[in-house]
Parts: sequence; C-alpha cells; structure tokens
Amino acid sequence: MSDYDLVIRGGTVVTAADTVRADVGIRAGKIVAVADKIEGGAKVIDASGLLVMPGGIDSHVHLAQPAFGGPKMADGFETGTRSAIAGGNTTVLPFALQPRGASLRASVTDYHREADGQSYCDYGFHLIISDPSPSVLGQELPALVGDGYTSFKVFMTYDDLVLNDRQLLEVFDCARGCGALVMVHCEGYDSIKFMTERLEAAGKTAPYYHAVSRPQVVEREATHRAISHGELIDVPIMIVHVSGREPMEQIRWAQQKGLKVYGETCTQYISLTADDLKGLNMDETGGKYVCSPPPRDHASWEAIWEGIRGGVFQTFSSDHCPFFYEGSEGKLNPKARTSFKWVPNGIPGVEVRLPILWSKGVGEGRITPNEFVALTSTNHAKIYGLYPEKGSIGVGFDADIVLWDPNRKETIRQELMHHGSDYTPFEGIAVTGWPVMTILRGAVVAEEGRILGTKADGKFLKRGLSPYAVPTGRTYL
Ligand code: DUC
Ligand code: ZN
Ligand code: ZN
Repeated sequence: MSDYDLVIRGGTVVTAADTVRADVGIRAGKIVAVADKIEGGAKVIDASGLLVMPGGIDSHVHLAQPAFGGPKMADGFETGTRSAIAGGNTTVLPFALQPRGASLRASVTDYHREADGQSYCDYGFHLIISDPSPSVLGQELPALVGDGYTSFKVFMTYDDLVLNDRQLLEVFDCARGCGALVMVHCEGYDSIKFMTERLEAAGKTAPYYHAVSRPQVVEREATHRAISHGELIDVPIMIVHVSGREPMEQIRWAQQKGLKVYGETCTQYISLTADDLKGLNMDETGGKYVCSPPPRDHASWEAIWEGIRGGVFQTFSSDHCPFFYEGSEGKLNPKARTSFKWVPNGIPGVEVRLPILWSKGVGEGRITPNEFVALTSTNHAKIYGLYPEKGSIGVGFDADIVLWDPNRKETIRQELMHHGSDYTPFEGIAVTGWPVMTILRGAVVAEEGRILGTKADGKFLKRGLSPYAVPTGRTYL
C-alpha cells in the first residue's frame, strides 16, 4: 500500500512566502509531505509546467441571501460553490443575515439549511447584524462566536440593514469583548438618500446614476467614521470592498497611525468602471454592473494597485453577489426600470477573481506570485480564523490546492461560467493565467471547467478567533 493517496509531481509550489520546485504528498485529505522528489502514490497527478498553489479562499461572497433590493439571488450554495471551485477556490465565506426583529441564531440555522449538503467547497459564515438588540449583543453573539462564527458584518447604509452610530459602537464593543472581527460596509446612508432623491427629482433614474448617487466622498466619509468608532472602542475592523483612492487613503492613514484597520478590495475595482453602467435607457446593459460601492474609473484602478502593492489591502475578494439580468427576478425587473435605486445591487464574480487578479497583477508585473497567494488565500485564512488548516501548502494543511497554468490564455465569457446568473459583468476580458484543476482536501473536484466533485463535498468550517482581532490595548475608557 502506498504512503500517499495522491502525489502531485513535477510542479512548482507557490506559497505566500516561497516559490520552490517540489512534489506534494497527500494522505487522508492532508498534505503530509513537500519534497524535492516523492515516490509512490496511489494516484499521481503530473503538474509539470504548472504552479501548485493553495486553493483560493474567497472571504466575501453572498449566497442564498435575500437583500440589496434583489428579488432573488441567482446563486444558492449549489451553483455558487460550483462556480467557486471551477474558478480555483476551495473555501468560501458567505454571510448569514439577520433580518430585523429576527433571532440571529435562528437566521444562522436557516442558512445552514441552505448550505449543508449543498456545497461543492468548504464554507463558513460571517454574521450580518441588522438588529443589535440587547439579547443579540448580550447572549446570541457571544454564543455564536464560541460556535465558530467569529466575524460580523455591519452596514452604514441600506434601509433594512443600516446601523446608526450608537449601534455601530455597541456592535464594536461587543466584538471587542468576544474577540470577533468586524467587517464594515462604508457608505453613508443619509448622503446616498439625499443624492438619490435629488437625482430622481431631476429625472436621472437610469442605472448610471447609481454610481452618481454614491461618489467616493460618500465612501470616504463613512470609512473615516468607521475608523474613528473603531479607534474609540479599540476594536480592529476590516473595511470591505474598497473602491478607490479616497477610502484607500483613509485606511492607509489609520494604519500609519498604528490602528488595526484592515482593507479588502475586489475584482470589479481593478477591471470595471462607472462608464460600464452607462446605457441609453433602462433597456441597455448598465444594470448589469450595478454594485456597491460602484466601480469608479481608471485612476481609481491605479489607486487600488497602489494600495495592494503598499500593503493597505490584505485581502482581494469577489463580493460575489449574483442576480439575474433578464426576467421578472432580474436586474431589469419592472420596478428596477423605474429607478436605479431598485436595481438589484451586486454582481457575480467568484469564478473570475483569481484569473483577473493573476492576469492584471502578476501577468502585468504589479505583484509577485507570492503576493497573489497572500491576497487570494493565505491572508483570508489568517484573518478569518482558518489558519493553519487552510491557506498554504505545507505539512499539516488541508490538501486544498489549485493547479495553475500561468500561460493559459482565455477570454471570460458567460458560456465558461458555472454560476446561476445569466450573464457575467466581466464578459470579454482577456486573461493570461487560468485554474486547470481544483483539489479539495485531496480530491479532484474540478478540472478544465468540468465539475468532478459533488455538492456533498463541502464541509462547514467552525472558525477560530482571529489573531487580527486582538485590540491594540490603547483605550479611551
Ligand atoms: N454590499 C456587499 O457587500 N455586497 C453587495 C452589495 C453591497 O452593498
Ligand atoms: Zn457591503
Ligand atoms: Zn458583499
């Protein structure tokens, strides 16, 4: 009998730290050897000419989630995680959303009903807190953190999600007490509402005005406010989906001050612009690109790269938030045609995150392959309490691996996608670098766009506390 269930032979192993020519030996779903030459193996995969990298961890995806003005998301767990593995990912962290007035624990149970047995890759949940009542803050959240839901997301906008400043402070204080990490959606509610009403009054209702209604100053103001609240409470926070220079500079300023403020950016902020939202009228394609914060402009892409290269951003995610384009449930539904404010807010992207970052980042000389791994896998594992089971290639890690062809040229097209949406907003983007095989805990689950795994493969990940969530100790109280 062989020592190994699987040996990946002849490839180049790339981690966040190193690039080495090495074979990888796998037993019982774990990496048990990384060495110059590994003999044997019940099964052998020839990885000559390929890079052997940790499977992607996408710590920001929305699946089966009723929110953001959407009648129905285009992906539940089955199609969303299918798309994830086709794109080289092995773990996703979606959200369990608490509707106002509901118990958080009951909401988590509902999401498990959607996910368990329906997931092609491993998954955990962040909690979205929309109603920080005394029982949520006092009992439910501490208990859920103990059960492995160790990060929360809070919103500074949206009628049914927004928290006021006092509520933000209360959630931050609770997170500090529990050791949880808070993710913050930074766009100012009142500013957006003001802008939206003025635009609508002027008859400016087409999808493009979604971007006009929430310019960078709206994101910058909220980012600064969140940072200030985090400083007051002394709780580390993660500013998610950062779209351009203005919010990026706020995060950099906070980091230079020694505050524990982390940054996430996403695929759309290096590959789409607000001009994509322009259509002649409601029947045009602008709605396909409606997401928040909106994509900005080419100067913003450069600012995002500055933040990536300068270490302002630790994670690069998709913010996969898929809706249909056509049909009564889609972005063109009758109500959405009356104003941009009703267009379901979000875009699919879990499958193209890795190729677009590789191509524009590594391929165009902006980041190294090791930085790519850190941004797409290792840092997600470290920040969200999955390390050292997930996020690298070394003895003891789960055998979650993507075999990557750095020379493979593809053009992103809807026909290649495995998601539930009827379109991709990244249609036509040419990339060099593509996932050719995805391995989840030692089993090949996707190869060359073919899905070989099953929706029973993914397991729920009870996450540990994040070392990134430890307060600085500089308190105002
Ligand atoms: N925020 C997200 O995180 N995703 C989609 C829309 C939004 O506002
Ligand atoms: Zn958000
Ligand atoms: Zn999101």
